Amino acid sequence: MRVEGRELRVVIRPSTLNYQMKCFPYCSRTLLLYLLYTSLCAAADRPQWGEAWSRNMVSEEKGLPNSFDPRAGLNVKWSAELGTETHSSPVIARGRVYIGTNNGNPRDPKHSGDRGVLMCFDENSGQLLWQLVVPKRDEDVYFDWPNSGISSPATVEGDRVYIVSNRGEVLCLDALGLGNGNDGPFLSEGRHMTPHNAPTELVPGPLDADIIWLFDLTSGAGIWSHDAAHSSVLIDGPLLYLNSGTGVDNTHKRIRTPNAPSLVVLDKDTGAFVARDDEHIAPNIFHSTWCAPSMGTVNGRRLIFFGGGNGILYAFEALGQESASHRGEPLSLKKVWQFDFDPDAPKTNVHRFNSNRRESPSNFYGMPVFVDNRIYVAGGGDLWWGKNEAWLKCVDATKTGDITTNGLVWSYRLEKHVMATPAVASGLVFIADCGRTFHCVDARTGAACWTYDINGEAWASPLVADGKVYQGTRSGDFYIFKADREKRLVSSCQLGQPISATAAAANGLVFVASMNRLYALQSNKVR
Ligand SMILES: [Ca+2]
Repeated sequence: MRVEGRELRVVIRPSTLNYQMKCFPYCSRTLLLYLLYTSLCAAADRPQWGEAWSRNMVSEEKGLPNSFDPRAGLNVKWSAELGTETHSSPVIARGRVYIGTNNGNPRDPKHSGDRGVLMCFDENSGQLLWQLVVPKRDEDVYFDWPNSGISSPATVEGDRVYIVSNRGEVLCLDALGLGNGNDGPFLSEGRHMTPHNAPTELVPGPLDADIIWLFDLTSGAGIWSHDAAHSSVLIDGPLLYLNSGTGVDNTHKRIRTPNAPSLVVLDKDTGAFVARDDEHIAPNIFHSTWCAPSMGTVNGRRLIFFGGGNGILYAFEALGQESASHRGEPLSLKKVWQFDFDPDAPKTNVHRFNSNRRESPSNFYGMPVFVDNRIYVAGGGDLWWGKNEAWLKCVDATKTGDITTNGLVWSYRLEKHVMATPAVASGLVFIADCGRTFHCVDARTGAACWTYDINGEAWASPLVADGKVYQGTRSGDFYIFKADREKRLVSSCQLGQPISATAAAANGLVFVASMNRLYALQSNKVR
């Protein structure tokens, strides 16, 4: 069942309710239903990155740990070895935990060397159930950066897992892997997992992923992959929306595919290419397209929100469900508004500002968060090649047309660069930047409530759950703050490895990943 967009894995049967009525004869049925509902709300899956589909980095989970210590085993239910670089974030659905990583600690001897890997763990025990192992693109390291692994977070619906691989492929996988047989139509798992220069084709086994269908964004949509795909699929009925990952070539000063789409829409059942943006974004992409889309309803109209690699935030009308059967030339998404995130930045011949730390275009890494008809989004100069300037901005999503001047509600200055998606809760916005500062901002006014100096850049987004904010950093320090207008650090610990992953809460647990290890955290757990 689904409650407020969250898929629950508990199935309520009438007999359950009758049993409870027998046990508690003096309670009203209404009260029991309320208790059942509230207990279910506190035990939901987290089947995609952020809330569906506001992308807000919040969770309704309760009873989550105030602290943890991996060395002492405090509040650690289990931990599992990952590869050596993990830039994906954990996703939890139907008793399974999915996270992208690399093959730095091979789990299967037949897969050795650098690969992109999506691991699927048992939520209760941390046992590895299966893994998707994808060879690297080796024509040019800039298509698929060494050791960066599968960086995209997965999206799960029912028994289907959607992921964008290190090769820029959108893959639909069977949540049960190959252990229960090979579901088609895709049956070439052996060929897919074998590097092109290998002497013999690998034979898939029960620890390997079962691919249902595959859509190659390079050959199918004409993109130019850059560094590492970081896409998070948004599911709307029969349609999948995702950022294409198109970017610059290995010179960082040239766009080879000026007509490439930035936002693509696929048929969920087949992977057919249904629609795309028609905004001619590609020529002005300063680096790549890393902002995944969000969704919300504004004045009765369903909108898709998306930050282009050109530093412009867009709202498109969501397609009707009948569009999923469209074949042939992809449909064009209809734009409702656009907001230039950095109107004073250069707009032409943008790649001449490559490596300029004072002046450059802006771009986005995190997602636009939709709350109460407003968009909260962070962006600014590129971490590797752009200026040292970044902001958190609040935009009025109810306007139409070019809303650059009349859509800005407030702007809040961040330090250096920002990679994160904000978390908006109880009138507060939380985010950390690459200037080693964690921020709490008033959601209505954009005024600072408090800041905290963290050790290291934040690539991870914050997670607000159970009155706390969970925040990892590239220095390996993990912080838990009170999600409050007053500054209070609840606890911190050191994981010994950089953290890129956003924490996720599901079913009473918090999942935290460092570069090489995934932790399932539970309150009052002592080793
Ligand atoms: Ca298959």
